[in-house]
Amino acid sequence: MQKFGIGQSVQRFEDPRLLRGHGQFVNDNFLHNQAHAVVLRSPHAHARIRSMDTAKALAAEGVLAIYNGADYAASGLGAPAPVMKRTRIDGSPMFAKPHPVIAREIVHYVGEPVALIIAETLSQAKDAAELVEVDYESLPANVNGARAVQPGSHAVWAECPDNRSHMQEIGDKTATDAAFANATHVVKRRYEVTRLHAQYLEPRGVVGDYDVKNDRYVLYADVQYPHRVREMLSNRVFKLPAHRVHVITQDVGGGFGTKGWQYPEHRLMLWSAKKLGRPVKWNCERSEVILADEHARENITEIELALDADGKFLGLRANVEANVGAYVSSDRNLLAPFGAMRALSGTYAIPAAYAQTHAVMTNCNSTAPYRGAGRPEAIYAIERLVDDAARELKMDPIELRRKNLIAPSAMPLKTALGYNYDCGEFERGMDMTIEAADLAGFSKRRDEAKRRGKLRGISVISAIEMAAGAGIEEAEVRFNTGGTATVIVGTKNQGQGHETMYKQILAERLGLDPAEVEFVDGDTDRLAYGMGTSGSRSTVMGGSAVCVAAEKLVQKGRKIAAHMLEAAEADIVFAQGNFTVTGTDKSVAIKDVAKAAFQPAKLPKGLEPGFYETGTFNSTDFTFPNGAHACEVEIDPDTGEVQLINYVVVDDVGTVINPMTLKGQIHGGVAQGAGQILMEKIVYDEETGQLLSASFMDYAIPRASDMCDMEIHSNPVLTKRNPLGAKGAGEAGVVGAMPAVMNAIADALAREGVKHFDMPASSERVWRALQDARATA
Ligand code: MCN
Repeated sequence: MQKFGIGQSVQRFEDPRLLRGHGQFVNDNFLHNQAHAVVLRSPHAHARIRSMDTAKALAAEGVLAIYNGADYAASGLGAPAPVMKRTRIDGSPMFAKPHPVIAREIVHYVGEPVALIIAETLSQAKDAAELVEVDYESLPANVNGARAVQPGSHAVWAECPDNRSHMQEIGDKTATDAAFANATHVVKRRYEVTRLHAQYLEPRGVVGDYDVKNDRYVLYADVQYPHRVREMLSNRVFKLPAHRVHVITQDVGGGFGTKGWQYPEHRLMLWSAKKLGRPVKWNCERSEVILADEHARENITEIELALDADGKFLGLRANVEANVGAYVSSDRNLLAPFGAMRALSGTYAIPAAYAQTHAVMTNCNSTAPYRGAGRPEAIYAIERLVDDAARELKMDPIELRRKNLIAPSAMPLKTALGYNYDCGEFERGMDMTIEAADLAGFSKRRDEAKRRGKLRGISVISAIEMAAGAGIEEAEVRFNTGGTATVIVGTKNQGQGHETMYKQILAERLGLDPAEVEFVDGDTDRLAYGMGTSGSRSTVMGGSAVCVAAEKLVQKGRKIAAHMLEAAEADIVFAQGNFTVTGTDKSVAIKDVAKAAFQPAKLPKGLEPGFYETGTFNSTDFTFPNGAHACEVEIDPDTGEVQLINYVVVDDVGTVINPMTLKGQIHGGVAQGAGQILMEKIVYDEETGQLLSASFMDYAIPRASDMCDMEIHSNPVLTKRNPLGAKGAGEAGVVGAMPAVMNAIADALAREGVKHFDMPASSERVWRALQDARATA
């Protein structure tokens, strides 16, 4: 096994640089003569802009320009629009309004940009923003998705009175209805999933520049897919050839999906930089992030399961109402609610299934994919339902799962909702989890807790998600004349440890010393294309592209080595960085082959000099990372406080590239899932539409003390869908954590008579649920 190769817990090569403060984040850019921008945002959820007076602000010291919606609209620039085809329930086209970048007449959510103020310094821009006088006429607002679809509810858009943008259905309705008609038991529930913000460490930022010499826009921004952002800006906004837009993404302090795409501020900074003839910088303040950014999750799922007398699942039916916000302005709003419907049947063999999802518009920010992009919501619904079904039918939840889990022998298998599972050992993973979580000893621990006046609950859930499939990925491996190499990739690291992961793959495939490899990502000028980082695809897609490039280098290297070693090409074998004449000790290192490749005299006749190759990987289908999670909680009935006591994960991400960084990914995902269940929530005032949780004073995120130790094991089942045998891992933790934490809480509460409980499990809500249950007992 290679020292730095696949499967080794190599420490992250990027960390010393980052820990010493040598990271280069977007706000670390200080371009010559740069100006500073502040975005003035609407304080109303729904209001008419009667007038705006910028005279005082324009006269303030250092102010260079103030632009309103009319100014931007006059530029004639284009905007993104949804590409995926959707319809309303009656078959008419979907209702989708483009996001206007700066609102002109009516604002539709708290935080919508109403003016852009640019000054010499940030303080001057902030001071001037306070001098802009906007006269608003407040209009009725709708921020609650369930209420927005009630008859008589205020319309977010007058042209769409029912607030329903569009819907989608999947599965076989007739077969599913028949399955329900034949069922012995039907268990039905309604689960609410809250609205969140990703809360990355680094708030978003942009520096927009216009390169007059080369007549091109240059965007410095923390985005997840620089090439696709370039394409959107060039094709749809500026309507220029792609080479006239250059996107540079340096270090990114967390993305989690909601930094994925192209925000209004990107367009504003590029547009104003060209107008002013100088770079313009905007950096989101921490107190501005929930107003400025895309939000995530929020849906209500009604889900029902049909079972036979023996507990076998016969059918699944679901109706999901997703609050997607005011603007349905790109595929972003569509991805999470709809992309995830197919995950609803989880790891179970369910012969018939049918699901509908409805996009409901409200006076909220748009929602977008956030870690798991709908799969956590789906697995949350099915795994809660399985536990609720077990309780209702007085069955053991593990046995109910065991009866219905898809067996490895049944794969490949296409589920009733359309996922193509290729491999996985769901029951084995569950058994390993049960063992590690000491499920057998739980009743003793529960009794002991009871004696201390505490309530204990436990869960074991089975999760699966879809990762790493859509689109191609490119990578280049480029040796120089000295024999060291540069790897250039189209994915974009945001904290996942990509430099380490790619160098490990290169160590394995080409025997390269990581210290002799330079890692480059995030620059559209350096590589032809990249789909970028989302959907846990970098390892599988980018890593496989590196494998393709590496294989081409081995092929070419074999020819050069044969010539250097005076042997037949067929007799050359490559292993651990050396080309060897088979059966001899004659060998030459790849580094020396690379050096020779630049000296035509050392090459076989007719061989093109140079040692650099690109690789492009196109997968046949998605990978399906899966795993079982167990969670044990203790609740103080006097305060409602929930404490995580124990957490176990047994994951299957196929080939594990780096067990240590993988654990980091699972940890982070579990913390985000637990955070949503325990405390995180964006809260709006139902009457006024005011945002009540705009800062960390009101929006709680989990701290280290809210978590417990986690035990993480792997049960890898290698996929044949890529040369690495790997499955995506970046979202797997959160997918399992949401149901695991909630089912453990529900288990403890159910024993006290609580029949139904929705997130967040804040102390107050838990305490109230216990009080209500006692009152009605
Ligand atoms: N890994 C591994 N073996 C595998 C798969 C992955 O060892 N079989 C490890 C590698 O260290 C790899 C990392 O896990 O670098 C993540 O790999 P992958 O599953 O390919 O996911 P991506 O790199 O494509 O990252 C995207 C994914 C998503 S979609 C979100 S959202 C998310 C996440 O990763 N956002 C993150 N993890 C995050 N972690 C950090 N720190 N910051 C974010 O914004």
